[in-house]
Amino acid sequence: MYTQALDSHGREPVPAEEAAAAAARFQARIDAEEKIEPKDWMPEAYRQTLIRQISQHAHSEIVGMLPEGNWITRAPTLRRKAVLIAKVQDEGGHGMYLYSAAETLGIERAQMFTQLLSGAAKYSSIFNYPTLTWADVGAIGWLVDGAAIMNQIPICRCSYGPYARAMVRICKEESFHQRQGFEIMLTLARGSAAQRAMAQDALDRWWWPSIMMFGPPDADSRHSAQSMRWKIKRFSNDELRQKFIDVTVPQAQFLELAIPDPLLRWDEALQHFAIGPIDWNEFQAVLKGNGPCNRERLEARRAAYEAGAWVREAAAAHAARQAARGAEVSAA
Ligand code: BYC
Repeated sequence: MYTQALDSHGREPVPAEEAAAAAARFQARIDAEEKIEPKDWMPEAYRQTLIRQISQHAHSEIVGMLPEGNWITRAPTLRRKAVLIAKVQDEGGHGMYLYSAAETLGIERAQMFTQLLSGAAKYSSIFNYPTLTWADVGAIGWLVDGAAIMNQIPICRCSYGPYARAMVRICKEESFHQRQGFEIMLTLARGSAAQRAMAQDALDRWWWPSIMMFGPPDADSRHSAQSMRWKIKRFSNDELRQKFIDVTVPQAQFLELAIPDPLLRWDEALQHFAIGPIDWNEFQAVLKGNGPCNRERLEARRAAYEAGAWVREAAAAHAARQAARGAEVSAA
């Protein structure tokens, strides 16, 4: 959708003596809340930061289809199945908008896929956990999509136009996803003792990984300061994590489910919920490829890529035929 006439990608070289002035003008545009568009001049580091974040975001959406896709054939009713198929399709669509937004920065989609499949590019840590029961589909919608919304609403105001605009629709769909997840949890929490136990077990397993989704603590977040100056990020990792906790704990109370944190308490002075320590070793292990499902997820993506080779070949052959026909017509 953004791929027309983007050949220059704002990459015209700026003479060394003008670089500082160009960077200052760029920052002034950001400070004035102007959107940066694909053909505008931008510092190379800004472009690279966006390519990194948007492509990782796209990969997260695509890999994120797998844990829930695991339950499509076993959804408990036709209605649940239809809703889950729609949700998983939405995630695929989000990936596509985001790959398109990243392409406006001058990277090819094939290159992004290669980075994902080789393990060079990250995707969200959360999708390296297994979906063991139907309640996990509820917990993902409620917690994972809930965390995603908290992180993504501010990205609708990101300084880079194509990323910000892609996020508007994504956030609307995520909001529906969050509600469908909460509704599954509510049904289970108000169901039989076995259903209630299943909901509690899913919360026990998904709570801490959801808290980790927001990224490392601010003190260890190497990109945050610059990304906030460039208004790619509007809030720090810890600020968003706290907002999520403050919104989600009362929802768990409404469900009458217990958050798996004995140190969780309301801090009257700060007017926030305080939580116990986060196991950052677990987070780092998942990022290094050693989470419960890292290998399985990449294998599934590689298999899908290989199985889709004939579609890419057919599309390329069709495009070549169209181009040849176009050339014949203009020669005639
Ligand atoms: N998992 O300096 P930091 C969804 C990495 S999908 C893995 O704080 P930054 C959904 C980070 O990349 C939603 N890696 O980084 C789909 C960096 O490594 P590199 C996914 C993580 O970028 C299907 C390093 O740690 N959402 O909603 O300033 C079904 C240092 O971190 C994670 C997005 O992608 C993590 N959790 O901030 C259901 C949102 N956290 O790149 C739902 C867009 C950090 O230097 N992304 N790392 O090697 C962002 O907002 C930011 O990139 C982050 C990290 C807040 C995630």
